[in-house]
Amino acid sequence: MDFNIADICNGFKLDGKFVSAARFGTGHINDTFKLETTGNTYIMQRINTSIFREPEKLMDNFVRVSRHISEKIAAEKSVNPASRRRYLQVMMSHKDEPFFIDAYGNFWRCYIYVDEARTYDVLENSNQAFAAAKAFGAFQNDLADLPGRLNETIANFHNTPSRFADLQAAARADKCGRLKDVAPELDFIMAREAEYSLLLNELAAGNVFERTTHNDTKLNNVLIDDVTGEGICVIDLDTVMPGLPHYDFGDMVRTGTSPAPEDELDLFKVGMRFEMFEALLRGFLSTAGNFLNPREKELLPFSGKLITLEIGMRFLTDYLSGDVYFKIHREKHNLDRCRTQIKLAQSIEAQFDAMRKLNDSL
Ligand code: ADP
Ligand code: GN1
Ligand code: MG
Repeated sequence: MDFNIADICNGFKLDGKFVSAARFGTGHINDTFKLETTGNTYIMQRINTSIFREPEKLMDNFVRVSRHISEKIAAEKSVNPASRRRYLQVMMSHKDEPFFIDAYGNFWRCYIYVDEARTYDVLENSNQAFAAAKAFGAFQNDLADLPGRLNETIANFHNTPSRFADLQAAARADKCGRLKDVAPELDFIMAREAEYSLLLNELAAGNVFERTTHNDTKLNNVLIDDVTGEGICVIDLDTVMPGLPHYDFGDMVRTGTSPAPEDELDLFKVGMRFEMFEALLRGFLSTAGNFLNPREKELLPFSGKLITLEIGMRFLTDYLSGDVYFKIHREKHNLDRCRTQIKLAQSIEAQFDAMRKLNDSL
């Protein structure tokens, strides 16, 4: 490893002296460490700068968003000591910057570890689904009056037609000779091309509106309180930027409804659990329902299918391109991930009428 966490610690104004650090979490992009000092527990992260090309701008977003939410919390009538666990408290470097660049050019950030809470790669019950969706909806609601426009950390992040074009280009190039393994997956994704521009068309027509959204609402990006079961803190703020509320709700359906992990090999285990969809929908509407217009609300079930297919095409693109984007831990890992997304999309299609009916009734 071309870095030493103990040295990185010295770059930040932290409480106490370095004790230990260990890799943490299951994220696909950054390197995350849980760090103990004699004074506190922190999360230390090395930002993947081949993906986030302008990390200073990213950290500017991060600080603006955390500050805005902390100000909202401070304005609440009954602020209790636990409120400091509801947003990420960014640590400053000795240069008074919210990041530190080490001797090897690695870009680091650090924030306080939120204790007595954890993330779930697979949700255990519908109460957790409700709590997580409520927290992500509240996050959008809190950011509705954020002054100015955030920096776009990755252009076209949820532009599904552009993601589809990337997949087609990767298939044409077939850089690693893997195209021969993926005909059924590619056919499935190609067959649904007409649906990929639906949300952007609605945006262009003025039926749905851009807001500040999280854009990576994988369910393991919200901390669930161990005691209360509430979604206590929204994390992983790298992609918070202008977007549609549907991107966030869609990714919750993608990651919160299946009883199996994103890279499950036994596809019989993958599928959309209707009760989890219902809990996500009710949880999201409990906090986001008041700012969505009727057409925006109507499109929520569709967003679950769209984002599942969009991430599926990104996994397939990465498989065809030689696994250059998402971290992989085994051969064909990205293809396995793509297959679960397709299975989940099939399951969503099979239950789509019931999803729509439920949404219309709320
Ligand atoms: P990645 O971009 O790699 O997904 P995340 O910011 O999501 O990185 O962090 C990875 C994991 O670390 C999270 O899923 C969560 O389990 C844990 N984590 C991150 N920040 C905190 C925090 N402030 N307190 C407690 N756990 C955290
Ligand atoms: C990545 O960083 P992480 O693991 O929370 C990715 C998301 C994908 C997700 C798929 C910046 O999220 O867009 O939906 O993997 N983040 C980025 O699991 O590309
Ligand atoms: Mg994450």
